[in-house]
Amino acid sequence: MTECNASQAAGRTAAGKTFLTEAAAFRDVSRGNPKPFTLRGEALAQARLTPETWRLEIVSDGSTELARSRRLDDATALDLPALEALGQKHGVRFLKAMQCNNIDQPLGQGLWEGVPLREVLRLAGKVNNIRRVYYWGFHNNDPKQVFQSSLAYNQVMETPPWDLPVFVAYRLNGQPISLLRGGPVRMIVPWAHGFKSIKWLQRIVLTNDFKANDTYASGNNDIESYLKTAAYLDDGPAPVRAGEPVTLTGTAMVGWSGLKRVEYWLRPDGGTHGQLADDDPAWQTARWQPCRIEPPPDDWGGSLPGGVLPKDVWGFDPRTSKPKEWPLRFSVAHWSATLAGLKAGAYEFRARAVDLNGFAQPEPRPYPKSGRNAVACKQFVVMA
Ligand SMILES: Nc1nc2c(c(=O)[nH]1)N[C@H]1C(S)=C(S)[C@@H](COP(=O)(O)O)O[C@H]1N2
Ligand SMILES: [Mo]
Repeated sequence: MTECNASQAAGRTAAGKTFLTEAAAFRDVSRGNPKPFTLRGEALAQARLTPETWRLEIVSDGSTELARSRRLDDATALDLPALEALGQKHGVRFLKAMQCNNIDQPLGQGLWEGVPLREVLRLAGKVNNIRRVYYWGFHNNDPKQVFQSSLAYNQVMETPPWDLPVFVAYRLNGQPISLLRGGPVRMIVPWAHGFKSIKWLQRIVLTNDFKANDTYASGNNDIESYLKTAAYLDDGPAPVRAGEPVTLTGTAMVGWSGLKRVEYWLRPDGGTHGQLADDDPAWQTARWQPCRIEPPPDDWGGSLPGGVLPKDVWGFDPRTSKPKEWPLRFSVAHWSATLAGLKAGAYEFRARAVDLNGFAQPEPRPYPKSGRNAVACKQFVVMA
């Protein structure tokens, strides 16, 4: 994850990192050949991926009854001004990290702006006999290249008031969503791994089918997995000499179960290249020590990219402009651990997240295809 430059940064951590990632600096996970974001000129307009040509269809697959489908062929499909008009009324701004369930690093974190999907679906009128919502984006008109996802109807329509709903998003970090990041319009599913957040969104199909149709099911992934809480390690540390303090840093994804703390375990290098079997007795006697979690940046008292005021961001207290809880769920927490007075030698450093239930990573879901969260290890040497 590369970071914003100073002018676009909204706050920095002690390690000099920013809380928001520039749109172009997200790690990209996109299928397709050519990838939709490489299209230019007429091809881009043909693909309906410009702000003027973009349309969203909302249709039934025949198994549901839909009062007012929104279609391309009769010019009732939703356009960008209509979506933005809906945003004037129902728009929400929120911070969220993108996290692939197969990559052990957040891909980037943004300030997203969009309309709850339930408000968009209301434009299609009354629907009957519905169980699931299927959706996908542009895929070069080649059925084999479709990248699709789905949600249960109830997950779309109803969220606890303290939680973020599913969004049809059209702004990132105060600007229109770039083509590279899935614009003009992309789905964002706050609690899910990245594969539910379909880029270049163009079609929503309401179905009575109870089965998920997610492309990611083919990779043996748990396609209903909620974002896992997990700590990940940054590069480093820089070489140090005995007695000098050494600081290790990293990120933690704050998943469905929240984040209570990040903790580390330091031990002499075991000579196994940082590998430690799950049943190794050393885990039982490990001494885990707390890491420091970076507090929210002070300059959120000012403004976020695009002049967005913190008080207008979901999860922030309108009176104080500060986050109501910290770290925010579905966002990245930055952590550090400073080790003082180390003797010369080789070390193994591990970090793990503990969620609000008290489960230490990789529990309660050690199965990696449900979201990668193995306890990361870093080896380093302290010189004499
Ligand atoms: N249309 C489309 N949307 C997609 C994908 C894709 O290949 N095509 N990849 C998904 C996956 S697996 C992830 S992890 C995220 C990555 O989002 P990013 O590229 O903005 O970081 O996009 C998701 N949305
Ligand atoms: Mo992914």
